Amino acid sequence: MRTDNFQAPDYYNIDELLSDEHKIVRDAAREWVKREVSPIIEDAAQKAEFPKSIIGGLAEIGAFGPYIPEEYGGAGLDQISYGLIMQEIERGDSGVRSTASVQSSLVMYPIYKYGTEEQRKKYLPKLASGEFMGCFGLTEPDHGSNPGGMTTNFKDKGDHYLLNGAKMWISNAPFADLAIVWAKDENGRIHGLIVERGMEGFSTPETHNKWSLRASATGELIFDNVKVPKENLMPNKSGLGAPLGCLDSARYGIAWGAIGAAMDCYDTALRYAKERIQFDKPIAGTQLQQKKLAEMITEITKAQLMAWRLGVLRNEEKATSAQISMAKRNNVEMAINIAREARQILGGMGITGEYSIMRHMMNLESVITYEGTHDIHLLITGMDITGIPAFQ
Ligand code: TGC
Ligand code: FAD
Repeated sequence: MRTDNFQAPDYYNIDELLSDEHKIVRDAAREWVKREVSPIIEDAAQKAEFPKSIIGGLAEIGAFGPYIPEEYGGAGLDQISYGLIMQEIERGDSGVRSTASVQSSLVMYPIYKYGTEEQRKKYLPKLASGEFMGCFGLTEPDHGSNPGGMTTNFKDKGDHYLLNGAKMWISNAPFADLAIVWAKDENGRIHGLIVERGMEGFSTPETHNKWSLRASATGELIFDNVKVPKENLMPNKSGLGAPLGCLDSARYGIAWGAIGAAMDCYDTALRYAKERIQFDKPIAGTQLQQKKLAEMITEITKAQLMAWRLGVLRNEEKATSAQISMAKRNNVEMAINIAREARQILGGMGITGEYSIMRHMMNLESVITYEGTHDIHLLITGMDITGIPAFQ
């Protein structure tokens, strides 16, 4: 079993920007990851299995619905606490953070924001405790970056809706108890439906042979004439802006999460470089390795400041979608670059499961693609500053 010696870098004393509550929440998540995730995650990733045994612990540290009000079972925390929890979980593994992101921002958030009071009471407390696990179906085989082109649809059959279509690349799908499904009505308007496991015609085949996010279960959602009760439609928002609103919350969490993966790679590489002797001295004493390490801590520090400022704006409900895109894009690229450099510092040892770096690096290949690809987020920034969309 691997020993977790992680020490979090804080080069600009960013802790001084955090409240006592932030630090308590962050430290609890950090300790839990050390105790419950680090010892098992490499094995889970090697076996390509989601470690279901950690669901209860994720609920206990408030990772399911951190900012959902306590009356619905959430932790009632602010956006910075939410970000710090995501940072700590992704320090352990991006796939575990994925599970928490989907449950919080892509399942609980839409039910809380767009659902009825009955839906909130029925689902949110059980999602917060981990008794129910959820997934979010937006992407389709032929519509990834362009979800507005989706073909999954439902027809009004009087006492129920009839749902047909398919979703692809869906995190948590293979074991989810319910799915938030985005589908078009007969007028082509997008709505969110809550589809429960066990509904006839609904299946969730698993996607195998991933080299990335191996400790997170990914699958398809297939709807073959599924009868969905009318009370399962979330009535309070429709149109593409509804799923994209959920993505704002999840992308914000990823902007923090990626810092966690980067911190773990940096910390591992720094310790290794100080201990590894070549040519009779630690490799940390060579200019080339110092350049790598110095650039890493600089980039981590910039990303920390960006995430913290975005958190302040989110708390004030002033953050724009484009600001969130910029942070997601910047921080994930920062993390993947650091993972690649850190891997080199470890030489051959860097490719083994003895260290977490290669797993982070492979995971980040998904993180840079999902929730909007790196290119799409650049185009969102481009559109925001020029006023001209360049998607088509
Ligand atoms: P466009 O015409 O620009 O916009 C359509 C409507 O949506 C509104 N909108 C937003 N609303 C809230 N939040 C945002 N971020 C929004 N962005 C746009 C917009 O105002 C408009 O509203 P209205 O009222 O005028 O109709 O849409 P478009 O079709 O041109 O596409 C724009 C684009 C490319 C930016 C968007 O579709 C996009 O972001 N594409 C990327 C797709 C994506 O991110 N998919 C993620 C799937 S879920 C996932 O990956 C989960 S991974 C989970 C994990 O494991 O962690
Ligand atoms: P495409 O859209 O086909 O893009 C391919 C390439 O073309 C990309 O480089 C892209 O940047 C580029 N491109 C596309 N359009 C343009 C353009 N206009 N201009 C320039 N370049 C362009 N989705 C969900 O709904 N729910 C989930 O839970 C979920 N989990 C996921 C988990 C994993 C492990 C992965 C890998 C994906 C997941 N996704 C999920 C799907 C994810 O959001 C999509 O993969 C992503 O949005 C990109 O879509 P795509 O793969 O179809 O790529």
